[in-house]
Amino acid sequence: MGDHKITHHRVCNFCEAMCGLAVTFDPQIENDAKKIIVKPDQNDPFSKGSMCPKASVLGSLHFDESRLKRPVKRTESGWAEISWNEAYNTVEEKLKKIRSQYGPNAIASYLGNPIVHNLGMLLFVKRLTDAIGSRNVYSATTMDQLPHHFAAHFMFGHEFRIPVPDIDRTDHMILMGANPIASNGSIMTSAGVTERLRDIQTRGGKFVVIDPRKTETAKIASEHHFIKPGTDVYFLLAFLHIIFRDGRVKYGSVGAHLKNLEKLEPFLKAFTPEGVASITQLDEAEIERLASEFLSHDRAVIYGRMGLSTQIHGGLCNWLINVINIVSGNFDAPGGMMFPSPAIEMARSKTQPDSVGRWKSRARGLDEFYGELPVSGMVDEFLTEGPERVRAFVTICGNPVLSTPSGSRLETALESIDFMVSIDNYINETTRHADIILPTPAGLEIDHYDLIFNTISVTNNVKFSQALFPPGDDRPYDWQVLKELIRRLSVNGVDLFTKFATPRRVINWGLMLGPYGKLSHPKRWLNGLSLDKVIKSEHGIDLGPLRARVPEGLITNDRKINMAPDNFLVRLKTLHDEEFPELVAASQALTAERQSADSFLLIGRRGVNTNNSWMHQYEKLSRSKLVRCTVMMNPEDAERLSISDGEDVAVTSRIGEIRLPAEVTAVMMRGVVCIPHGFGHTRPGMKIPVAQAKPGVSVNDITDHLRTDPLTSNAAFSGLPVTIQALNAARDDIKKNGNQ
Ligand SMILES: Nc1nc2c(c(=O)[nH]1)N[C@H]1C(S)=C(S)[C@@H](COP(=O)(O)OP(=O)(O)OC[C@H]3O[C@@H](n4cnc5c(=O)[nH]c(N)nc54)[C@H](O)[C@@H]3O)O[C@H]1N2
Ligand SMILES: Nc1nc2c(c(=O)[nH]1)N[C@H]1C(S)=C(S)[C@@H](COP(=O)(O)OP(=O)(O)OC[C@H]3O[C@@H](n4cnc5c(=O)[nH]c(N)nc54)[C@H](O)[C@@H]3O)O[C@H]1N2
Ligand code: SF4
Ligand SMILES: [Mo]
Repeated sequence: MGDHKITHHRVCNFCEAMCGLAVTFDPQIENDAKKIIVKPDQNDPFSKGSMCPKASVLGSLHFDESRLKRPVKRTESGWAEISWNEAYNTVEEKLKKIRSQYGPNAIASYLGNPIVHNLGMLLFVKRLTDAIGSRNVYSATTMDQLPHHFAAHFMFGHEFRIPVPDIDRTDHMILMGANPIASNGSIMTSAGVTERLRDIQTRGGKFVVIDPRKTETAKIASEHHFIKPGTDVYFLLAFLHIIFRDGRVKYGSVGAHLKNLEKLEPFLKAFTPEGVASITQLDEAEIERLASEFLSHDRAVIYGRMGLSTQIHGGLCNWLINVINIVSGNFDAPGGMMFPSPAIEMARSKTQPDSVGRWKSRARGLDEFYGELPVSGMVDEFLTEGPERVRAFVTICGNPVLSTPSGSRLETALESIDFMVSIDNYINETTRHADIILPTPAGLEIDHYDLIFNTISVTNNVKFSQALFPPGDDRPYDWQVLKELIRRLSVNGVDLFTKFATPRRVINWGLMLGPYGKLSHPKRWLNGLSLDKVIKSEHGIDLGPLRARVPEGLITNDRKINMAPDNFLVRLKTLHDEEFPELVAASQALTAERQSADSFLLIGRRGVNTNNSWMHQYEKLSRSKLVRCTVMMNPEDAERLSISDGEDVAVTSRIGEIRLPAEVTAVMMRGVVCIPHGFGHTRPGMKIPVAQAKPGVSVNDITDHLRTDPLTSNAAFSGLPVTIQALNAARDDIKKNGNQ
């Protein structure tokens, strides 16, 4: 039987890591996920045989009976399959009606995370929101990495000119607010990141984790330090204070291309290690040592991720991380922070100063960024009365009821809107409110090229994955669905791109005209890249380590790095003049007993067996106990509140209350509790058979849409004040009454 087996090579598109896969299947056996065996591709030059458990469910996803294959509409008696034509007609008619009655802004769109992992979606989604014509466009960006884009735009000239740590060549790495062993690396595409981190130690170097939880990454790190959530900005400012105080500033090769550093320097004096120690709960001597060890290496890098960007100081933190790498001589140099050189550039055009803040959200006055409004303000556009109140909702690859702050409020709002359409493969907690769901092929059915993740990869690579199974009759690709909607909804007719572009054409021309392309230089005509050439290299092509790109890669008008953009300085001034002195005064007045018995700061977590709000139904992943929906808390805190491990507790914020089991563990910093997001699969009407172990509760039922970073308006999930209460009394009552 083995004779029939075929091995197909592709890249995994579930997360940012870009692992190469070898998918073996027997074409003679139909409809059996077990016959699809997914293994790591040992010959992929980037991932070199690494893979996590998630990729192993590609077969289950392919044959998943709960995955939608045809459009469905909600009827009084449940979901009914309808033809594509009927689905398109209804969507066109309803959206046009609302648009003509209330204006385009009455239609809101939410673009979910899987879009960036899906070539067809990514190429046309912006054109769809343009065709709808509404300012109410939201995405996962503004509750994730907006501060990275923000710093990149203002310092280097484009939201996609984001530097990444040259992890393979560094001797000393500080990781803040990132847990790559579980997340597999973010804004640092680095398949096999565990080995890459361990290699730093093998080379005789160190990697240091600063995180309020002793994470999976912290456990294998050379050192781990707890930090109070939301206070990293003070640590970073003290770090810079030390560099300037000790005359340790060195720029390396980027020195001639900097401007405005002198505007930042005067602010640094105030942030002494002594002054920030009690605020951050880091030891003063340790701050000094961390900085001086970092500065003693020729190749060092400081990197911050989710925990630093989804907090109240997200924008400042991302800016200061760049500044530290630059003034310590660790920028645009091997082993430091570097710009990748992808085969297809996402950051191309000259800086457009007008692509930020061109309009504000109606209800909250939050600034637009590259055509999108901050998702923290989305629910207010549904709930605040006015002629442009949102009356129709479009979701694409998203589950904002579970993913966005105050998700339960959004859920309530969805019950009273006029029309909702979702492009999604599942009836999830959000799409169950839709009138129409349009499913698209996924997983092994689609071609893939990582336009985004090659732009933030720790080495340069190129790979094109072809679809393995044709989706079958009457199942249009994502890009065909988007094109059809654009055609029907566009006010001014479709542009040439929409008319003629296909994913393969775009990638072919992108590769040929790109820096390694056969059309980019006469000498490359024979061996330069084209789609054909890349497809022939089924394991992918290594384009070499990161290379220096300053000033060539800068997209600022003057080709300089702006070390102190005005909006960042204004925010820093408030911190310097008001917030820091207040915190210093408060921390001097208080002792270690200051924490009132039941008040905590909430942070989040990811586990290697979860992927945001979806994939929880796959048995292979749900069997694993790696992430359970529990609230983690420190043993001393638990003892103080008489809470024992496994016992249900109530976690309450300004927004609401959730109840879930406590997990008492010394990995938590005192005063901090931790709950994963993406759970809460207990809403009624769901079609996905979520495994028993996985329903959990949604932490976003208690996160706060009004809590944002004042600089970028990114959601500030991290450091949310909550109270914790034991429920043992209530539970005893239930037991007595025989209800459990
Ligand atoms: N409290 C808290 N909230 C968070 C976070 C946190 O750390 N804490 N993290 C935030 C972050 S970083 C992110 S990115 C968001 C993610 O949240 P969302 O943007 O809502 O995205 P997902 O939950 O990943 O996926 C949503 C849906 O996409 C659909 N889907 C997946 N692949 C495909 C496909 O190929 N085609 C189609 N048509 N549909 C598909 C699935 O049905 C899935 O239900 O959550 C955010 N929310
Ligand atoms: N297995 C798995 N992998 C994933 C995902 C998934 O859901 N599951 N999601 C993907 C997505 S969409 C993203 S955006 C990436 C995110 O990838 P990462 O950035 O690695 O995100 P997390 O794993 O959430 O790690 C964030 C860390 O920040 C810490 N933290 C929280 N608050 C603070 C703070 O104030 N200061 C400091 N210093 N640390 C803090 C948390 O304890 C946590 O360890 O992961 C991607 N990969
Ligand atoms: S780490 Fe896992 S989910 Fe991410 S790309 Fe690799 S195999 Fe896929
Ligand atoms: Mo994300």
